[in-house]
Amino acid sequence: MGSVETEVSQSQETTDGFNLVIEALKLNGIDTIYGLPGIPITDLTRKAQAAGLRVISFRHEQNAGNAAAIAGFLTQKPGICLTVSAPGFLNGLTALTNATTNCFPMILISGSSEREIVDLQQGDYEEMDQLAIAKPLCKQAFRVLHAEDIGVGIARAIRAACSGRPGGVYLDLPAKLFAQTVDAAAGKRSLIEVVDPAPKQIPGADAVKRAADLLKGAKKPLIVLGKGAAYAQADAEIRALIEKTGIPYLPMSMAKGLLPDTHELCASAARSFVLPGADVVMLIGARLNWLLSHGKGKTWGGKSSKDWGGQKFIQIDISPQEADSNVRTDAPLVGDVGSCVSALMAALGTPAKPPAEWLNAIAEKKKGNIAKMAETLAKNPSPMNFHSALNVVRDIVKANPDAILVNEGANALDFTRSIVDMYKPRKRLDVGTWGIMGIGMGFSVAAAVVTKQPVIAIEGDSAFGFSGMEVETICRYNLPVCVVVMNNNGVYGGKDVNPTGGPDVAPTVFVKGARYDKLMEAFGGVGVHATTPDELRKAMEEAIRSRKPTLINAVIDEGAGTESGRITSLNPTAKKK
Ligand code: ADP
Ligand code: TZD
Ligand code: MG
Repeated sequence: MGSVETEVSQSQETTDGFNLVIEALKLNGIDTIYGLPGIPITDLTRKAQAAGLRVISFRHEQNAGNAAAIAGFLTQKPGICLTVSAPGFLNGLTALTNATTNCFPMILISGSSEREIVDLQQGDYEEMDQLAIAKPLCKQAFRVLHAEDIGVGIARAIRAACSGRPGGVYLDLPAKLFAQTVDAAAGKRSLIEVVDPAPKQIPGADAVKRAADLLKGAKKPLIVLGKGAAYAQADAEIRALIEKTGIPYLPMSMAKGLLPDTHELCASAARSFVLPGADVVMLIGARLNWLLSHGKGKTWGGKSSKDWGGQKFIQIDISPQEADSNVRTDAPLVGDVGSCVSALMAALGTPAKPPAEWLNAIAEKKKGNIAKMAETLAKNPSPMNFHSALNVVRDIVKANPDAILVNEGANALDFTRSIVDMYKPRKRLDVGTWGIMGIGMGFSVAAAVVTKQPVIAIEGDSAFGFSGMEVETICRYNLPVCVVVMNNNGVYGGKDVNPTGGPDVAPTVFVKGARYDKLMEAFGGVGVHATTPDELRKAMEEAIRSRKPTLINAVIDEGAGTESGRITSLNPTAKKK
């Protein structure tokens, strides 16, 4: 601290750790903080608001963290989550780890207790070695001990979050740091405006040629678009690639809408035909993880559950380590999506369309499946099932293509993904790589704050419970969020019974006939109880029109769902008679 005192004596004006953190964030274009106040960061939230940052306070740090993460996905700037020490930090950590898993840029900033006491484990208030705990769970973790290092700390955190494969970064700010004073001019000079935080990564010419040659030789090519493609904001390049080559594509969940789901080359309605049928598959910002059955097994036409289906893979990814993660990658193309797709287009010249046989077979499959779905959607059973309710949501989203759709649950997730078409990029936000419950209200708040567009959150009743208290946050900031709780009385449904006949209900079952709409009314929002598609439609239309915080309790047949939705096969206890 000696040098700090010398600097202070050099001029009258001083600044402190609080101000330097705020100024460093502002200098780097950060305009919003998602957090929850308390020792030692309460004044940081106040001063940030006073300095013109938008501070969105939540009821639980995990929801603030999820908000920050999805803000990062939507804007390519790291979303900032601010928490108190130990328990607040841990509450935010799940969101930070989830962000890292999903490749979303985010920075969790947590205050921490006094280093000397923590390191000697002398029992400080909210004592915890947060840096050590965060390290294995995020992309990178830093601690700043001196106010004059805040500029470097924030700069390093931003670069780590955004560059290469984006991810979550932890920044540990001990309580003592905030009150440290330094000479104002020296403090200002110590701040860093990060130049080019996510540098373009240009693929090598040989890698481009290898990929182009493989694609040109394909008889049954397929493109798989993942959320990395959506994140990259290379929408025009991707569209041009698909339309110029005429290659059918399959969007992963959060890549839906990169091109409209109604596009003639969209193969979503023929998924189980194109995956085993394709000979060359080009992954663009999508990993061959469990969501794609690891690129092998029966899904891909393999003879047994672990057999390779014979496809050749081209993989466009910013991470050089991603290729060969599950099956061999014949043509890895390492770089950012925009640069890779542009380079590939140049190398392809004027490509011939894929063989008509392949395209016609896909079109035929699509036609059949779409007709079958239309039949199911036209039914009007009582009580509502997922299909009759989601038929309404499908129309509302079609009429409001700029609205953001947030989605979580099991059946409530799977049915929404397959029934509700998306028309524009980055409009569908969901449970992502982990299939995590609890993102709903955090994502909804940030989506509304960042885009100013209406948000429609389609929530399983169980899923909603993980972040449901944030309806107060939605009301407090008067956000245009319409939550639809698909209420089937429990996890996957409400029909399980306690086999012992005892008074406890089965582990998957909730209070029957719960009125989630009342929860929204408690905070001044609009609550609607909807038992028919007509009631649901009217309520959703009104919510979009009024932009008032709304929660619709959509009563769904408690027997309409299936165990684990569409991933029953992953459930080791699901082998019921
Ligand atoms: P999905 O779940 O939609 O299949 P994943 O999360 O599995 O998508 O894959 C996203 C991939 O995108 C990651 O491997 C990540 O490295 C990659 N990625 C993220 N941003 C970019 C980018 N700008 N350019 C290229 N690849 C990217
Ligand atoms: N906890 C967390 C954090 N993530 C999870 N994915 C789960 C638990 C397990 N889980 C699922 O995978 S889906 C789900 C849970 C608890 C809820 C399903 O019930 P729901 O949806 O009401 O949200 P449906 O429509 O009834 O199927
Ligand atoms: Mg449910």
